[in-house]
Amino acid sequence: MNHSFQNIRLYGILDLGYVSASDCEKATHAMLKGGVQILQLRAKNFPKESLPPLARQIAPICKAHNVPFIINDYPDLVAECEADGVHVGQDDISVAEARQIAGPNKIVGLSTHSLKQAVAALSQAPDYIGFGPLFATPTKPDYRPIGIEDISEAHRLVDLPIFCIGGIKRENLPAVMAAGARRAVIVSGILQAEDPASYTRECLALLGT
Ligand code: TZP
Ligand code: MG
Repeated sequence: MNHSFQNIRLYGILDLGYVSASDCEKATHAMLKGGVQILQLRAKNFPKESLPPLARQIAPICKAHNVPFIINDYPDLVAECEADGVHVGQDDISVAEARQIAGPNKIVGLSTHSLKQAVAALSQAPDYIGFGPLFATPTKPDYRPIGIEDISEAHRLVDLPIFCIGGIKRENLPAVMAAGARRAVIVSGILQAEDPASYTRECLALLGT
């Protein structure tokens, strides 16, 4: 599957810190029903071998919606997870290595945590970058929030799809957009919503799709 990021603005993450493994399928259906356009499975503090069985429940649902399915951290599990790609961090292996391990035509995303890292990402040529955390967030507690001031400069300097991330909720999404964001990752906002599908739909509307 060859994915263009042109129309992908809302990125959802199934984070096992917020949703139990047994609720993942249900959460996936709700997020996709609401219109999440790319979905990642993130299972920090879970054993690596627990990922593939879970991922293989999620992958066909994403495929049916033509939504790319990304796994966090493990390029070597992409095939076994039936995933479309992998997301790596600054402290993980390089984008080039991840690409080589994940295989041809797979998506490789990279986290960046400053304007400098976003600019430096260009030379690694990921398919997209995450940019944040913008705001303090319990989902990524050990990171200093970078605020919204550099968002527009990042878009001016970095010709890659940029997904702003970190503490973004429906309520502050308009301010994040006004600061220059075009794409967003929303994790706890969606997963802790009373009605995740409606919440997702509302965020998507704010993102202008
Ligand atoms: N990377 C930077 S912030 C973050 C990640 C994975 C967590 C975002 O989660 P939330 O709940 O939307 O703040
Ligand atoms: Mg990582």
